[in-house]
Amino acid sequence: MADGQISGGEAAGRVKGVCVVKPIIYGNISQHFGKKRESDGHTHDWTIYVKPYENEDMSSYVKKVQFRLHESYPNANRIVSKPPYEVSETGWGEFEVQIKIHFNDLAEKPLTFYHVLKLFHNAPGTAAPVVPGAPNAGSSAPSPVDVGTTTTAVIQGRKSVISEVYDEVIFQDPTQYMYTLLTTTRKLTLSAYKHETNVEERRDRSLSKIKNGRIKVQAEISDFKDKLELAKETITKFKAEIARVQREANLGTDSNSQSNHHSPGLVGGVIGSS
Ligand code: SLL
Repeated sequence: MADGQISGGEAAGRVKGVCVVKPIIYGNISQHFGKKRESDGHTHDWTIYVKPYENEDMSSYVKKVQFRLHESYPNANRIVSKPPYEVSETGWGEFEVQIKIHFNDLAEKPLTFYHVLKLFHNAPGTAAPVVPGAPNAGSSAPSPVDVGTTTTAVIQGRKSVISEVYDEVIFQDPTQYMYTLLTTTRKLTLSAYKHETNVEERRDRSLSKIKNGRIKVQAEISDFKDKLELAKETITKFKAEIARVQREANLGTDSNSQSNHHSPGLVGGVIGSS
């Protein structure tokens, strides 16, 4: 999460030098109705959420999560005071949702960030293919196909769009009270805790893209350096050539006449001559 959003301004009771990191996943899932609803023109149902990446009950340190929806929604400011921290709605359009996490220790400033609610696939014709059961064929589990931060999955027989990101909430020098809350979380569920997005795989893919990009850029830099060297050599050669021609011209002039000696101006630049 961006630096400084949670800042240790208050002097009282802070645990200096301690940094607690809470990984989270936030985003939305949406599904098309299959048709436009006559009564209100809505086409999708969706759920926006903030959830822990680890299997832990965030309510030990989270007081509430505020989701500010588009103003076209009644009571656009939705407050969720216990897990799951999510809002489900129906609609027809995408918009930016402001998400604000309030903490149980009021000395910790609320954390604000944004998520663009995604209903549609990236662009017509570029939508991610749905690969039924690719990693776990034969099971009824969702089988996501990641494209950047958007995943296409089949859930309960319906094609879903999932747009979610991994992020980390960083508590630098938390208050003693907050530190206790942060380090005494209970498990959210006793059963397996799993996400739609394979975060490790996405991280590895991003890293390899960055590495490949670096290699490409380094090759281009080296290519440009070679070209620059060549250009420098050419300039040196031309300069030597110009000097040689000038020397020869001067020699020739000296032997014939002195008329050019007083005009060092532009080559061929005779201005206002009559
Ligand atoms: C857009 N800028 O034009 C966005 C706005 C608004 C979405 C999207 C439901 C509204 C209702 C709804 O989907 N609002 O129930 O009246 O795409």
